[in-house]
Amino acid sequence: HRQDGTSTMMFYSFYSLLLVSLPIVSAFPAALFTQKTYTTSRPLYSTKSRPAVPSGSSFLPESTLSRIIDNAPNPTEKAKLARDPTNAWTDIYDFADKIRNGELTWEELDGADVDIRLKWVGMLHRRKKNPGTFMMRLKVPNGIVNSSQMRFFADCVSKYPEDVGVIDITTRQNIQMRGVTIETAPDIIDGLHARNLTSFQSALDNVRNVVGSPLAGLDPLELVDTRPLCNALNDLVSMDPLTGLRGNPKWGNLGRKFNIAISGSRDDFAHTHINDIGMQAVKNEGTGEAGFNVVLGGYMSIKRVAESVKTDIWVRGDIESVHGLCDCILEVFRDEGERKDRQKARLMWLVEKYGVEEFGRKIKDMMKERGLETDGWQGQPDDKFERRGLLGVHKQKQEGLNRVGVLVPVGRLSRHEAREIADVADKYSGGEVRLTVEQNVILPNVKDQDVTDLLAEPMFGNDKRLKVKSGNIEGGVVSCTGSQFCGLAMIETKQTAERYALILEGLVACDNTVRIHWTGCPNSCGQVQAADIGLMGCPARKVDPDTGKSMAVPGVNIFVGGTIGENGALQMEPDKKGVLVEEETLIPELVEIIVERFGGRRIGKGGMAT
Ligand code: SRM
Ligand code: SF4
Repeated sequence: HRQDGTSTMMFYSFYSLLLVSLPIVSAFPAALFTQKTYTTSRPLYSTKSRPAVPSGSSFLPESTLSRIIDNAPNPTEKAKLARDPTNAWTDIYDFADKIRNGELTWEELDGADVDIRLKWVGMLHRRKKNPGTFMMRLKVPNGIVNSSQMRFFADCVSKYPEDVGVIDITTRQNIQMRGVTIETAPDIIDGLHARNLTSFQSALDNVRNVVGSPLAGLDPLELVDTRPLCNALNDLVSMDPLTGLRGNPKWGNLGRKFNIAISGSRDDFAHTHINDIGMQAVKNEGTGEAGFNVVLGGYMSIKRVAESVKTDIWVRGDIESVHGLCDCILEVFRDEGERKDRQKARLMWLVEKYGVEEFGRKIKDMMKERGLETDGWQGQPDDKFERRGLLGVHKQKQEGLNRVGVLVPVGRLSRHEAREIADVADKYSGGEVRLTVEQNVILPNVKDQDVTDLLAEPMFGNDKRLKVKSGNIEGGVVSCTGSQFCGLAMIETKQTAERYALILEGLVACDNTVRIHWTGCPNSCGQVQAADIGLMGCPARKVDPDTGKSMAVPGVNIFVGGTIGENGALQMEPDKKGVLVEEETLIPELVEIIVERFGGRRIGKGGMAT
């Protein structure tokens, strides 16, 4: 079923069989793992009887496995131990076959398969919002896709109803397709692999999409081209070096998610300060060679939000060094990271346990053992640098060529819009489309003489959502998924964010982009702490006009003043809490903030001063 046909299936099926038939000593009662009718209850691995085959758990040292098993594992670790999630890469085909043949329904599958292990295939069950359907998250290294891939995404979601089958550009420069069912997944997976893409290892305890510079190779101010590096890291984590196929079991059992970002210029378009590993492009003071200062541990979550910390590591900007750095850090993270309390299982906690200096020393020593050179933290330029915009038309370093940034409101694309992007990409940008962490797209390499025609394309007409010329408020909106599809959301985000941006455009004028980010809950997938204005969903209260009683309604905590780019800093505390998500309350609040803090001028209806 995989890229090169059934032989691979047999390869993995053989391993799966071997795993299941191993004489395993269970440390936990089988009842802990709620198995339904399809899968049989599988006992946990024991440290004595680890399989000699490449599954996620088989790469864990004895000490790590014992630490997990002997320490009352949390439900996710239990599920991973009961049945290795890397099996999901082949199980998905069996599940789909059985459902198509009428031998099984998705409801009869093991709950842990549906809700946990399929995440290794990149399939996230939307149990609460659309039971039986999945969001499929891909990996798009450096956020670069082509027109044929865009059309494929559109074709995939076209199988599902229009309101469910949509495509989202994510805050990790990535693609998610919605409405996917188990029985249709194998065709999509095969189609992705045939197009050199994958959905494997894109969710839960895996290394997530590797983010790079959306201007890589186009930018006159570029220090390092991030494209080959992102591709190499993508292969490191999601391609089996033994088989050359998608899914690498070596990194198939981490203790938590893991984010990597590489910036190619001083703009830090990749947001290194909120990633577990951030590589900030800078020249080596001694040799003048371009490479990266390494920052570690940035993350956002309900429990804690942390800005990355500086290490005393500089690595060269070549594949070997960047690959080596990530390989070493991942190994320490996988083997030594927290496994019990998932709220403390992100890299920052491990770095702090070691101490930043000691952790840095360890990684440098590991790299040295592998013959890789590093240097200490390199000084950064201190002259003023203005972060550049990504939307609109801009000259490239190549004479006569332009990059054209297109606003995709809140990153949401219908199948029709995805096809329109593919068509204009074929016409003007050699079929290439780049995604940004602001959930927009860039069409690169547009010839000077073609720009006017591109801008006049019907897809950018006044009645359309996608725009090259956008306002400074609508152009800065980012939004997480929110309650339409996400079971953790406290508010609806995407539709509200898009609508409010248009209302604000009519009320306040700004000379610069104001970045308003929406996120439906404190997990902050919409990165509100990094926003100019961050709106985080929370419960609020208001008096019911009919009964006079206080009632719970959707609200937001408002964060103001996060920054991105060079020396980006997070805003950890909200300015205001529990503001109602109602037009008459939230819009005036936002106008006020834009005017007072971001130099906006009131205009239009309700406008006072200018
Ligand atoms: Fe996220 C969980 C969506 C970027 C922090 N995130 C989720 C889940 C999977 C929850 C769920 O099962 O419903 C959301 C899926 C909703 C859906 O249907 O789309 C979800 N996260 C997203 C996306 C799609 C938001 C978006 O609209 O763009 C982003 C997908 C990125 C990708 O392509 O891989 C997304 N999530 C982020 C980011 C931003 C980033 O990576 O720069 C963060 C903060 C940075 C970080 O991770 O440190 C983020 N998401 C979380 C967390 C908190 C992590 C933690 O350590 O606790 C969760 C909850 C969890 O993992 O337990 C979460
Ligand atoms: Fe869902 Fe919360 Fe992430 Fe939004 S921030 S996608 S609501 S988990």
